[in-house]
Amino acid sequence: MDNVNRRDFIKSIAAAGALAGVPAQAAESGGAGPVFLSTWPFGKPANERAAEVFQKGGSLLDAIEKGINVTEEDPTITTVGYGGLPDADGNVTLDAGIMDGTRHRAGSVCGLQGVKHAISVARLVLERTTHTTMAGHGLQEFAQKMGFQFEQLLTPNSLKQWMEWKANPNHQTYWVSPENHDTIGMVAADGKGHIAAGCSTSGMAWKIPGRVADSPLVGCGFYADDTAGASSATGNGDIMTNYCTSVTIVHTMARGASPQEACEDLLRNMVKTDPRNRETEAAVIAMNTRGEVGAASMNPRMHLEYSLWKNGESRVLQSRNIY
Ligand code: SD4
Repeated sequence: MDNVNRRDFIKSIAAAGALAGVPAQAAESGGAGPVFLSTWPFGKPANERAAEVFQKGGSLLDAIEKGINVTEEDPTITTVGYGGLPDADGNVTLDAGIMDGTRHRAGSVCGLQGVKHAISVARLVLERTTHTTMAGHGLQEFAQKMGFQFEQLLTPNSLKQWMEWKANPNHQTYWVSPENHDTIGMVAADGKGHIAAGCSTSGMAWKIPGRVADSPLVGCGFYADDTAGASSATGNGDIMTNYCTSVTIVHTMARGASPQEACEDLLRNMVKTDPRNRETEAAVIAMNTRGEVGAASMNPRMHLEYSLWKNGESRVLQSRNIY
């Protein structure tokens, strides 16, 4: 389907008010070579690492895992892995997920403590168990059995920020600002029709202990399907979870939309169902199996700059704000 026809197609399905019932169309695979797409400028070194792993013979999942590990290890990034801001009790709790679009299988972890490589634990849930999502005491034991070393994930900086928040008598318990939450989401295609997705985050700073949002939930924070493409989300997961963002975007692509159209369609539908969502911090990325990409932000309150590695070139680009 060419671009113009795709646009008309999307308009017509939007006008009909429903996507259900439209026959799915598998995207064609092309020989475009591998493509890596990540949220935020901190995704650039992650993409570069992913590309390197892939070019040395690693799988797409190896590439995503090792790429996201770069972000998880960086103490200056206060929203992912080591140095991520903690919950209201001062505990750093990490959410992550990874999905193989070929096998249509995912692994994810909720609220992991003491292990900075949350995406690697999620990968082992996928590879070594018949489960998909793990949480709580059993997850901690699983990580230990898999040989992960436990360490303090608070840095002097994140501890200081938490103590200042705690000491402020007017502190909010789950406030949102562009500074205190972000997720590394990565989608990758191998140029031969295979696609995968992953994400990792420390979630909303000062969140209520036990809170789980979109990032570790299959179809919300991440989703991949070789018949269409992959997607990942960043933003206010308490709201975005209600829209199953990533699977919705992938299904929209399956019905003929380009990645960009599918991203924008999702954000517009959030506003259609609740006009207050115009103010929600929400951004999404998507890629089809041909390696075409899309990225959109709801509004300038949280404008997404995304990172793209394609044809050996690594860049930071601007998403489109739809409001
Ligand atoms: C969450 N969606 O825990 C994540 C955080 C995020 O940009 O992506 N912020 O709600």
